[in-house]
Amino acid sequence: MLTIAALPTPFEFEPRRTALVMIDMQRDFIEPGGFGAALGNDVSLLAPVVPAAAALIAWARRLGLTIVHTKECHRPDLSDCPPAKRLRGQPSLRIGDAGAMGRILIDGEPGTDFVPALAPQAGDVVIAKPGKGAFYATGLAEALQSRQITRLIFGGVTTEVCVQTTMREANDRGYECLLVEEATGSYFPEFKQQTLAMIRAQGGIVGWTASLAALPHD
Ligand code: TIU
Repeated sequence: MLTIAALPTPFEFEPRRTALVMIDMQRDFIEPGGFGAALGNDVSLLAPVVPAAAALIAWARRLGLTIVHTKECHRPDLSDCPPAKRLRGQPSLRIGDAGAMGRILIDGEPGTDFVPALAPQAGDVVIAKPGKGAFYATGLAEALQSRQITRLIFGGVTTEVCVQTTMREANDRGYECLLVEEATGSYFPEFKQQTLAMIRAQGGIVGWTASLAALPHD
């Protein structure tokens, strides 16, 4: 058993029963010309997340954790994209429209792929998800159950949207969840800080938070 100096209390985990879940580190959210930019966001705010996420993945590989990468995306015919999602708001490009990195948020397009520095390796689990939460309409629950995973360590983007939604889904399914602070980011820095605070409030109502420096090196 290893221990992370986390908030609100120390977080204990057994590497072989723990997965790193890296949420949606895709070009569409992190690079100019993708979905995040089409929504009107300053995507440069997420740039510092990439090296921190790389450090977190490298740490997880050293310890032998299962590594899960999720990607938010839809089928080319948009049959898994509710109109309510595609038509919401006034983005400059909608899901499925042709953009600078291919069709926005469509599986298989260049913009929908992971940023090169965080590309999955052989043996990693890759989950394509149509929703903000990674458990909805995916095989994530089965992938974790078949590996007897009980604890999840999270990074990825954005903190208050897909990361928080997935942590709440996981928490309701009985997983003990921890979010690594530097390895997550938001287009709204205050939302990131508030999300970290609400996760660990009330005795850890959603889970734990910790900084990269608190990760143990066995
Ligand atoms: N817009 C926003 O903050 N996030 C998303 O749409 N998806 C994810 O968080 N991955």
